[in-house]
Amino acid sequence: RIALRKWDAAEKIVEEIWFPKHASDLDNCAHVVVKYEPTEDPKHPGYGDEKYIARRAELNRIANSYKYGNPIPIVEYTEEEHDTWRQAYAMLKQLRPTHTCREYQVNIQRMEDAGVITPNEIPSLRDLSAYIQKRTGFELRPCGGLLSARDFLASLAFRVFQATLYVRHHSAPQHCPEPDVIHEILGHCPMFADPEMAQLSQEIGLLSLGASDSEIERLSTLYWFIIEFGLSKEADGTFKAIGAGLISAYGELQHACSDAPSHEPFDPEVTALRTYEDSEYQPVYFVAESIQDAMERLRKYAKSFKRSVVTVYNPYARTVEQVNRW
Ligand code: TIH
Ligand code: FE2
Repeated sequence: RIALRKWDAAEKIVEEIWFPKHASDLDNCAHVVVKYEPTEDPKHPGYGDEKYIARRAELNRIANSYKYGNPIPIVEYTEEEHDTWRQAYAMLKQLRPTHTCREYQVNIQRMEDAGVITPNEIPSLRDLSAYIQKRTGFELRPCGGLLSARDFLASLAFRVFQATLYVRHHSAPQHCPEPDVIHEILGHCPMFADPEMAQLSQEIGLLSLGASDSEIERLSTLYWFIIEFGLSKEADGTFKAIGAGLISAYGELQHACSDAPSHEPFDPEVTALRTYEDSEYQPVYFVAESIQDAMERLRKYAKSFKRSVVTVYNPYARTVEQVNRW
């Protein structure tokens, strides 16, 4: 009933923008964008591998048939897929103490102790989702590939994280040019079990609801540089990864924390306007004082957004409500 408005360059209202009002509306927020697919991109490790391409399509079909309220499907992964997991897990485990932030280390250890993350086979997203839900209320929902920024960010407003099911190509356990289930599990899941990371992610999501295209662009850039590729600086001056896209990629994790790339402080005014690389290492990494500090900076920055409403989450009804319309 209460509509959000889309503004043109002259700030004239031109169109209403639909956005989800209840967690079940996320069934309409699963639009896949085709970018770094093995069917399209010769640099993709699975390029030309027909069997791999067919397997991904199969898993994406399962994900795309998911509806709100369904149990998360239990996927029977193949021996080769489990082997890719084993390799990625073992490589990343070596870097955990030296290259990842405290929040990550604490949460992945707890998840291993609880048996929801194991070294030898791909963990169950259903069990992981139940675990994270108990800690922060975040839950997983399967999706069939890389989503549009608007849809992906909208789900975060409801503490829902849309996760892919397919596995990176067996020839490249150390890096995947797009999200895959190893990235979701080893990169994101332990971070969503952290209350501050859960809050930061949800606030980005709430800001995205009904936002203009240029605001979506800026929010997804911020999401990218903090939640996917963010670093924090420890008291001893070393960099540690906060970002899930670093934590799940053996090569880039070492690169990002080394002196090779440039490091700049995370400052939404500056960071939101940068361009980023999808399939290569990032040209620059942004360093936050802490997750809390990143959140405070984001809140300050968001005050400049031209929004006709403020969106607030009601966790009891799982709805988003609008207040302070002007
Ligand atoms: N490059 C990451 C990995 O190898 O795990 C996956 C991605 C995260 C974000 C974009 S691509
Ligand atoms: Fe991701």
